[in-house]
Amino acid sequence: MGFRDDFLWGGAVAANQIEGAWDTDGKGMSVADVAMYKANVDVKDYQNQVKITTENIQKAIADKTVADYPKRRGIDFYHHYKEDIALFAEMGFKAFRLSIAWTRLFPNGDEAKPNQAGIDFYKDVIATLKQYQIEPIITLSHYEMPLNLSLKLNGWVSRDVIDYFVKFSRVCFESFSDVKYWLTFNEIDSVTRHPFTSAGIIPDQSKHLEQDEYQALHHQFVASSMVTKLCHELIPDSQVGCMLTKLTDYPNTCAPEDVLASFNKNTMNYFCADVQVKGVYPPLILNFFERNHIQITMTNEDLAIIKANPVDFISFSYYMSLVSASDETNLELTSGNTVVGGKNPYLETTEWGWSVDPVGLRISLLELYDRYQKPLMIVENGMGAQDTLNADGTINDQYRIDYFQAHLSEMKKAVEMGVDLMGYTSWGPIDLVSAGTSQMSKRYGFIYVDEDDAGNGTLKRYRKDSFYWYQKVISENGANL
Ligand code: BGP
Repeated sequence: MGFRDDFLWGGAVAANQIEGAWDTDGKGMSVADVAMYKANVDVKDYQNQVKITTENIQKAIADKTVADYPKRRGIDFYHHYKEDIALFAEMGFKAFRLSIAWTRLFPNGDEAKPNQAGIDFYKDVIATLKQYQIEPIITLSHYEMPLNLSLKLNGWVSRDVIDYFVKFSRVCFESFSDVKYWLTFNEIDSVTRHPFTSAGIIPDQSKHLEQDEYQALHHQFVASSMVTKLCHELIPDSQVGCMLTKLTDYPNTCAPEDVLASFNKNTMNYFCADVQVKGVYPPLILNFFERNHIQITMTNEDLAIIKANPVDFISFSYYMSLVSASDETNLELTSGNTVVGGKNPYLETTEWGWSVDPVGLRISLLELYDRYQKPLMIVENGMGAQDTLNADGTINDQYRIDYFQAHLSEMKKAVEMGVDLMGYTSWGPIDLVSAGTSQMSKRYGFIYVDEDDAGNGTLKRYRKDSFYWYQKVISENGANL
């Protein structure tokens, strides 16, 4: 048993990490446009970004340059998309996951009518993909909510944002009605890890930050269910997925206390999937709220909407696994995908300290499928690494091929064990600006982009060795992995 005949091989990106053109054709500012990162600092740790405060945001708004705000320039996909999509087609992509920048359609999030130029841009991107028979998979929200809603309402803490988001989503469904696959919130569980980029929460505007984070998350759950319903109504054969960060956690030892610590981590990690797939808040989480004096406003109507509109499939990002112990002082810590956790002595790490765990991907697939019995889609996976562009225009990235080979063969074993997997989109098939560090030098792509951390470079695209490797994998539908 191998991959489905219609397996969706491809790559995934987010608007704010590739498009650039941050103030072009009526686009408004999003939370990503004020991600305050100093381009020339050697940042390998997410925690090192400039602090999110109302004052720092105001400074960033006043600063109209792009120099210190790499997400404002991305890789200029806004003007290169035809060329980039042609390269994806050359690799044989069946699918391309992209997000819609809310601020291209509603610059401030609360306008009465959408900005037609924004709609036209995405219409043409989608038409170009379709021209090559590449199926678009659209994320409605990927760390790019309108800054105005963040400043005015403290983002998703306010219930009003639900209506603005549903309105934006309706315009997407009506304008891009030939798109079949939709994801609601990217890594929805990340609201509690980076509340500003995920939910527009400005910490100094919150009296009880932890409570506000869970309130915002609740509002996103309600919005996600509402737009799942709307999508099914407006695009009858559509399929809507949730999107989770799969943070697989192992106990540091077989001491029951360590097993318990790891169980607790995984329970928190599954919480967001439970709500969106089973349609109910898990009792252990409700108890956690109570014990921690977290009071969430949840109406009966909210719970009914969540219950009635579960997602059709589960999508997730997978980069790494972590380790937990009852006494964390015994653990060597390592950075990860916006988390810090215990380092696993059995695993190698990337240059950015992320543990490389291909078997963990198989474990994640088996766990998720066993628990929910819904189709799965891996919508992010990959390795950030520094690459060297040789004088002859080649890039020898055998380390990236090794990473993918190891992960994809574990993915294949999971499929052979019966997991219903719809597709695989690697993260950043073309180099892009890192979400966590805003660096260009943390490269994920099969396609190299000539641009450095300070934004210098020709923006010319080059095929890496991994480009040809992935092309072959796709052409064989993964038969020889
Ligand atoms: C995920 C995000 C992506 C992405 C990826 C890699 O959490 O959904 O947007 O960028 O992580 O992280 P980074 O860019 O920090 O290396």
